[in-house]
Amino acid sequence: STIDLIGAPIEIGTSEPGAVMGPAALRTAGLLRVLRDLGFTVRDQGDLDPDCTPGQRDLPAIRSWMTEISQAVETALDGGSLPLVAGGDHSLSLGSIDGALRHCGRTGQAVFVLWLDAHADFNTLETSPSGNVHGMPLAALCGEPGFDDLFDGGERPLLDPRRIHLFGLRSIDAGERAIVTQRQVNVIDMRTIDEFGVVAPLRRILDRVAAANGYLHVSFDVDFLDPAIAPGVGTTVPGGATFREAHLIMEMLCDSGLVGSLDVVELNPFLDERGRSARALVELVASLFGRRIIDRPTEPPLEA
Ligand code: DIR
Ligand code: MN
Ligand code: MN
Ligand code: MN
Repeated sequence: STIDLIGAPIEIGTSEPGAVMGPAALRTAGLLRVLRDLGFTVRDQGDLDPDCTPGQRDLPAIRSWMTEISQAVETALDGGSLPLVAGGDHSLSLGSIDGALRHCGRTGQAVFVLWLDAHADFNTLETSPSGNVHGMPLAALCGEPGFDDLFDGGERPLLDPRRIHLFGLRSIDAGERAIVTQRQVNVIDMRTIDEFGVVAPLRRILDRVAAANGYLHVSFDVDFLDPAIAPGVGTTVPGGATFREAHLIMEMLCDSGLVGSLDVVELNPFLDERGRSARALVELVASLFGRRIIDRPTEPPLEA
């Protein structure tokens, strides 16, 4: 099968410069090679380059990015391949999820989102303390007010907040906390992971998507991981997922066969330590796409 790698070096959604180097660092860390070694046909679609004025950081600038990302993702899905969007800051998910929603509008599948992130990214322009759009994509996708300048005014499919699963949450702003609760967004926070591990909560999510015959979009923010293993991100939060937890999540996602599209976002190579974060991400992506230690026997081994 085919994977379309879509580079989205956007950083206007964050105040920390460097995410623009993310796609290059992921390629340098061997992203294409590991996927090809696993037997995939990988088409590197290069980096998107929408024309907006240099330095422009407003919603219309983000709109030109998200329009291009959305179209690239939808085109990949229409052609039967799996889009892997390499960022770039998390505002790129406006585009990738919009593309998935448009595609699924035609196939009739319900879109579920697994949001692996220390943050909820559910701020509105009113609740955001930072003003950074990378903290807002889910609110905009779900149709919260104030985001009209992000969209061209035409009909657009909305994401159902009750089909979002935040996973790994450990930092939330007061205003977005109220909205997340009110909109019934599903939350597996770090406390839940500490109590129950990642397996039981994730299995429930995957069972839910499978039972609905749904489509699963996975959005992987580097800050989901603990800063000790992934320092290369602008908004580190202590107490993140270990490499082993993240690795197991990737293996379970692979086994589920449910993943329709993937974002890898917020990698900031300028803040990274000798490529550690980029390399960890490539390892994790490889596991999501089927790298395993050994193929498990379908039957218990027989006694000799
Ligand atoms: C913060 C940070 N909640 C904001 N968000 C981040 O600016 O809205 N999301 N870093 O991943
Ligand atoms: Mn994020
Ligand atoms: Mn389509
Ligand atoms: Mn985050």
